[in-house]
Amino acid sequence: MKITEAKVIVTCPGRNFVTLKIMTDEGVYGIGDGTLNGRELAVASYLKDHVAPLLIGRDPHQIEDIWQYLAKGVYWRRGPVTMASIGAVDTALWDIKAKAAGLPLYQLLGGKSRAGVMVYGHANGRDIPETLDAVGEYLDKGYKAVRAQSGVPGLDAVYGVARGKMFYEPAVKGAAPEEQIWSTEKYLEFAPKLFDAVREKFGFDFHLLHDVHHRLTPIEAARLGKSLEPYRLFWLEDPTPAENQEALKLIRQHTVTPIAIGEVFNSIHDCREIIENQLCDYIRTAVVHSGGITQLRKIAMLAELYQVRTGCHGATDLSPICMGAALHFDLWVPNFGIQEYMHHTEETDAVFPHAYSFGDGYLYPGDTPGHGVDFDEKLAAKYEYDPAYLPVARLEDGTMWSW
Ligand code: EZ4
Ligand code: CO
Repeated sequence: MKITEAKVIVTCPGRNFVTLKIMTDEGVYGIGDGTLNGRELAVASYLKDHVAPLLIGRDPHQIEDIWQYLAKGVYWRRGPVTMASIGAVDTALWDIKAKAAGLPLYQLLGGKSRAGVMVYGHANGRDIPETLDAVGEYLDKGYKAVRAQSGVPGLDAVYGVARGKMFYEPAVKGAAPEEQIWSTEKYLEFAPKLFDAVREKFGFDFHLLHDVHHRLTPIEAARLGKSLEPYRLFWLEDPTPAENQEALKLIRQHTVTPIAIGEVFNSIHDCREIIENQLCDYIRTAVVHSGGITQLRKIAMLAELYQVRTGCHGATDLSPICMGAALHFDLWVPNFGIQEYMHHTEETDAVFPHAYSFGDGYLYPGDTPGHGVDFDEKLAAKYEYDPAYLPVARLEDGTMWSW
């Protein structure tokens, strides 16, 4: 089999997505997600200008060699743009291999290790009563795990809280990022009250998660983890910006609240020391941003040695293709923890028809050969790229902060 064409399509059915479609001389094609929120066109150019021409004529079955060629052969390694591009190629090649074999992708990875993939939903509200209502809605739908985020008194906008009734979408349309004000003091004062209210109302018979989104210093994160211990979180996510990996040691010295980290990581080298030193309990790298299934499974196998489990990033800025591929990975990976799941809009789902389905708190990838997600090119062509950016955060005195 030979690759005959590699097309890069940027489409905006509600939000921007980068899709790679690899065609072969045998008519089998594969699709991969290369979306990098707010940097979509950089990945599209990397793919179109620097990767697609190198794929033509290669055997799509040589997934490992193509991965090594793009990731190790290249002098400028790693980084989110490079790795999201490689992620798109790798996902499309796994899709081709599985379709050619007539098997769902999880079979090629080693088969099912579980019946379904436990997912967590995003419950958010502008205040505690609204967030409690949202948690209740997820539990009613059968979710076994819920992430709770709430607006903080005195702050206009907070990470994780939607405006209006829309599903949470962090990117805001416009030519420049929106600026938001952050106060650690207000947040730390408020957060334990939220989780006290959630456990008080709904009890302990479901998993409860929370995302700090890189806002705290190490000692503040330690204080938060300790103050949330009575509410027994499944995980506390991204308590500090992960560039400083030593910070996690300090957090560990003070709290047994489990830590999840890694949605912005793009290489096994970003994960290695954290895993080897057992500084996290869940590793969050996603198929797209970690260079595809080929590297993600290496990360997972390293993690398995240390009883660190997976908890793949699954926000709506990762396309349904990434979600489909992730679900095959999750169904197989022995040290699976949980999968993040936010519904895409109907507009998005129409462009990416998919075999995966939800039932009683679990997602199932389906048994369609490949990763089970397709791409409607004609429909996609109707939605032109529309610039949108993640917000930025400043402290109340104007100091730039981590968003
Ligand atoms: O802000 O995916 O856990 N989920 C998250 C996401 C991220 C976005 C960034 O593009 O932190 O909502
Ligand atoms: Co997160």
